[in-house]
Amino acid sequence: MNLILHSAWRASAPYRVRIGLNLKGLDYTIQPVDLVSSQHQGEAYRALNGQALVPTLEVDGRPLTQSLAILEWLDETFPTPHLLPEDPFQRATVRAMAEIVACDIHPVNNLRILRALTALGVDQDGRDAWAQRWISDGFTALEPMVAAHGRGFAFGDAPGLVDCCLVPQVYNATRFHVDMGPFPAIRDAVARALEHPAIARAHPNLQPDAQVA
Ligand SMILES: N[C@@H](CCC(=O)N[C@@H](CS)C(=O)NCC(=O)O)C(=O)O
Repeated sequence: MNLILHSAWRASAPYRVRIGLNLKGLDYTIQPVDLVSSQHQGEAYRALNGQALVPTLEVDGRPLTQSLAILEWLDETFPTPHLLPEDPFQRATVRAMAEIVACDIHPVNNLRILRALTALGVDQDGRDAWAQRWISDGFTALEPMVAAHGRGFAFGDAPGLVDCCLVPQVYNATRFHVDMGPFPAIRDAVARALEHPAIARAHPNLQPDAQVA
């Protein structure tokens, strides 16, 4: 199977998918998309992803979009190691934790939102305060769930869907100088996850389009 991931090095939604692909031990090619120059809004990329958002995973030339849908497809297509547990109640709990990040935290801090705030006259400090508020709000809900369900990783004793979402979101939190003091369970789970070789390899700084000083 030929897998091409359209990705941007620091963007958290493609980072989720890189973690999932690496956990499954799959070979794939990274096709970088430059968000800074708005390459994602050009005609060529829109032909693949009508929303003009990364990631897109091309599977033998057929595009799949939306990181959570891609991760669930991966889990259904390559069942081991599992990203989601088998028990339906646990699966729903894992999805709830992942969706706090993917549906409630990330969408209000996305590049297009930050650009819209800039256009409204909000400066860097204001944009940071905005992101800090919504990331902290989501982490406040997630912290007791990780404390209750994590046993080394964010849910249980092996990496899975929650880690795919949480590791990139904590990377973002660091970029926005979020105080992680109130979130020790999240901090510990992510520190442990980052030691996992498959997760470590997905780090933004190791991507072909990384711009690290
Ligand atoms: N719900 C989508 C979100 C995708 C998304 O928003 N990606 C961001 C990067 S993390 C993006 O492409 N942003 C470009 C923009 O906001 O203009 C998913 O999970 O795939």
